[in-house]
Amino acid sequence: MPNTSARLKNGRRARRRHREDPARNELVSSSLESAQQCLLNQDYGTAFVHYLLVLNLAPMFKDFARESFRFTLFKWTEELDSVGRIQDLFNCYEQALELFPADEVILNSMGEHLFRMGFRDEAAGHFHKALKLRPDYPEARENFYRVANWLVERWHFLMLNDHGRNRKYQQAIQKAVQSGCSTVLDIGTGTGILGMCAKKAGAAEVYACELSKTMYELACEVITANGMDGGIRVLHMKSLEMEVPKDIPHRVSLVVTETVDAGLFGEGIIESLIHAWHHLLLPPQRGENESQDPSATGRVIPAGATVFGMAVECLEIRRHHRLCLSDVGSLSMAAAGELRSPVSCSSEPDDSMEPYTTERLSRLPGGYKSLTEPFTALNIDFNNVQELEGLSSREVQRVRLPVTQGGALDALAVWFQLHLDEENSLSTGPQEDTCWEQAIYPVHSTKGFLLKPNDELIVEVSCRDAYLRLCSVAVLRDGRELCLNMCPDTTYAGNPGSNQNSEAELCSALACLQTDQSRIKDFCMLECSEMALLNNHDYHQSFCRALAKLISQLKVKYQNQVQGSHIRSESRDSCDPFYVLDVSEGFSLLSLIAAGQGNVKAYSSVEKNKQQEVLKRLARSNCIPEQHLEFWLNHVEDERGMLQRPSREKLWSAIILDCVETCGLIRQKLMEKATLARCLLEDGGRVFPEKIVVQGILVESDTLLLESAVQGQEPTLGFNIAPFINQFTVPVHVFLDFSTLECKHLSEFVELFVLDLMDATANYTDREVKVQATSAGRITAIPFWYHICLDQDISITTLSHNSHWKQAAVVLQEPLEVRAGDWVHLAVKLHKSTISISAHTENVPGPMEQ
Ligand code: 44T
Repeated sequence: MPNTSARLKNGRRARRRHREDPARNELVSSSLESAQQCLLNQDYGTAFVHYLLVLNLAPMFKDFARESFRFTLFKWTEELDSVGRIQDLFNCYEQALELFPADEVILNSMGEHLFRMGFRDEAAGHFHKALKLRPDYPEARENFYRVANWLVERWHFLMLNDHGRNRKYQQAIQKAVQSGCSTVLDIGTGTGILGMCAKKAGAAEVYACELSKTMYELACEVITANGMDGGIRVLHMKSLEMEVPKDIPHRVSLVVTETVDAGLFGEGIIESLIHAWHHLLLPPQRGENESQDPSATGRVIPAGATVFGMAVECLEIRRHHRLCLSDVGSLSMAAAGELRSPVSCSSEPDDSMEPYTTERLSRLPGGYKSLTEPFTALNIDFNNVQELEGLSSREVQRVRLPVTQGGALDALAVWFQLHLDEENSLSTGPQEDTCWEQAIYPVHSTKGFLLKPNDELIVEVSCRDAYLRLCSVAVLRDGRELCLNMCPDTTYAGNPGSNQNSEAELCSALACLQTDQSRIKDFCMLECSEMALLNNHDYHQSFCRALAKLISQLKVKYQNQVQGSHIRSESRDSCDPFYVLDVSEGFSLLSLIAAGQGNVKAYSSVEKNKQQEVLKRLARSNCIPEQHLEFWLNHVEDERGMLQRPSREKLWSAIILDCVETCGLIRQKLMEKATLARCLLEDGGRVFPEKIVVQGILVESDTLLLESAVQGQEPTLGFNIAPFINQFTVPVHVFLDFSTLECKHLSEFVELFVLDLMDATANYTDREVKVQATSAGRITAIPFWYHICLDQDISITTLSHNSHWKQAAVVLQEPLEVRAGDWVHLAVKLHKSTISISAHTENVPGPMEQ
């Protein structure tokens, strides 16, 4: 592809010469003509090259040709995408952006490609730029809101709003600097706050590094706005790549960092500090009693940490990590084999597994029960490099924990105390009033284990791959050691309330006969939300009923048709199956449930081999003929894909759409998919669900505000940070647990919007909803969720306690004061699949104003 872009840019003289150059003019006009002709012939690649040539040679055509150029670019890159020429695709975008650097449509579209390729940070940067160029550009807005959470994670707001944490860090830094630590490095500076504390405390030299591009740019902006750009040098790099004197002129006397996650080590603090001690810090203080010049020695804030653990029973954790039901919908799950969530700290090395997940225990729906007292799992001194280095070779430590309350062992919960210095420490414990979550190590044996009060739980603590690992290995009961990793035969206590099924027992007994090796490999992994979905009996039962109803209606219809019209050529053969398509994302049993209706051929969208095997196994064990289940994605390549029409004129009897994402938002492109699905239905066929009702409530919630933006007019520790980071505020909060949200309800539940998937004419894009306030307060947010109506009688709500869905909430730009009885007008808008809501009170004068 020609790269003529850099040549002869601008320059009046040069341009005049162009206009006067007849050969050049000739080339431009013939290329323009060729471009237009190629466009007509749908030869987008050649059209694109011609346009590049024209616009580079004759930039004055840019306005005239912009639309066609964009169109060509999009068409050509679509083609490149479909044949996997990704590098070429991005080259085209880069060339396009050289010509039109401020074109929000091109920026947004490139962002979409980047996003799909997994370059989220870069994608988000493009959406952000597009939105800055045109703040009312809805496509970029929608994309930006969807990715802003990755770009600037929401915990930045929480941490900046956590005044206790800010003050403690500031005090510790101030003390260290004033005691003589004059050169400081802030590792993982985020918004630059700790580096600015050091500078303000009087440090002579301050350096800061940040690996995220967005956060680095933000830190630079913040530091400049606070007049410290001359005093703090910010580097866009990972601390592990830093060298003296290349990146910083000499070793520093203080490293400050808060690169810790809920499990303490997940952000790589051990590795970063080992590297810092070897390459970036002055040597540590030697003996305790020797007083040395602090400017000649190195130290770290935080000085160390203590990690605590505790065993818990928690239904909410359980249903996200283990299959808890023996029957799902109409299917027996006994033959499913082992299903695992991707969270496990077992001894097998497996990159696809995370050792822990994170939750705020105090906010888990249904709460939790402590089964043991908290115990100290680990103590670590960040100022001792030998100790840091020895961590991964430390012997596995076995801890015996007396069980204090009986209950099902669902997980070990972990938190820590961060010792900033001798005086200041932060705790991330579940009882603390902090923004921190706890690390959750779910038990990974397939079934639960009921602990009894006199038991002792044996936990192994180790440190591998720079992660802390906690594993419940055994229970001491009546002098016997019951191994938790072994087959749960006689030791199985079941999930309270679930009835055991002898077939399931037989299956697990059989599984135990296999060798250890095969047992390790022979499991199927499901995402936590897929596991929770599988555990949602009501969801599957509702689909089962709705599908059965539809199939029996269709059967009656065809019987009548056959009786009424005798052998009409296009009429349905009584042994023709009904075709059902399940386009659910991820693992779904719905195709199997459909195939179980008899005379149904179901098409599943399940893509992963292991998951397909589970479905096939379940088909066999539930007496569903295997040929009644197809995996249509397996056939797309060989052109026998989903849209292959079955033999007669008949189309799909039912198409199942997956409408709501786990995070609580409507899936992107849902309405487009529904339109397509409707066209593919046979007469009398249905799209499931037929409609979605969005329901919401007015609330006053400070918690939601704290997670959405830096609050208040006061500067953060005296620094001006809020206006910069608040650019990344998004109006919709996702992954919310409405049932445990600390908030005051200011209205009843109200219907906000209806999306009709069966009847396009019934849809609208704007709606005005009137809601009466039931109490006085400040409306800060409107949480919302969905009633997914499969048909007129059967519906599922995403608010139910056993749902795998979380809720979302619109956070209002400005809180709205209301009195009890006031009418609030909500303007609810749906653009693509994004809901936005604005609220105002009715203009009725209050009693004082009358
Ligand atoms: N999350 C806490 C983690 N970095 C906190 O790019 C608590 C989560 C949390 N930069 C809910 C509540 C909470 N060199 O910007 C990040 C990251 C950067 C580095 C340069 C390195 N070696 C690193 C390592 C990380 O440091 C920043 C902070 S890290 C995590 C902080 C409120 N959910």
